[in-house]
Amino acid sequence: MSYDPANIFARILRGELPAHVVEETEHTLTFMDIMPKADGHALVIPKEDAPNIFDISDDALQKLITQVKRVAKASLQAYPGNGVRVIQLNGSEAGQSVFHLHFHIIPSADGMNFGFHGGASADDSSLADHARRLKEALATLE
Ligand code: DGP
Repeated sequence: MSYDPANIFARILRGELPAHVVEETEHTLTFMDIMPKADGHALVIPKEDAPNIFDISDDALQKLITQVKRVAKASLQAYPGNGVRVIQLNGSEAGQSVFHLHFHIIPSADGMNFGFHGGASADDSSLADHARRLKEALATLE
């Protein structure tokens, strides 16, 4: 699949659009999902241009999944009493709506409805608060 450099996450990576950034590494960016399915819903994306899991280089994917594991671990710590869903969609047929590869990290409690997107934008102060909570948990990890 071809990569559209005008997609929203590419624009966030270039600093053209704001985001509640939780952590930036050499190869990845983690920020809050603007339409959270649950409090603390974060996205982890690679800096490499890839629309989906099939088109990213193995090297970039390995770095990405290592960061996904790190953020999932922070999520468990920041949202005690929850498990964590790690979800990644490929293709509009699968429900993907932004065509820059991303992993969803979603704190999830028993009985949570598995319908996917949150549907409504969260307010800015709530997103900032949850970004801070995850950052604090990340700071405790090695
Ligand atoms: P997917 O269906 O897997 O492609 O999910 C895309 C997610 O991206 C969806 O949960 C909502 C989120 N999203 C869409 N636009 C923006 C945006 O401008 N900023 C942020 N932070 N998230 C966005």
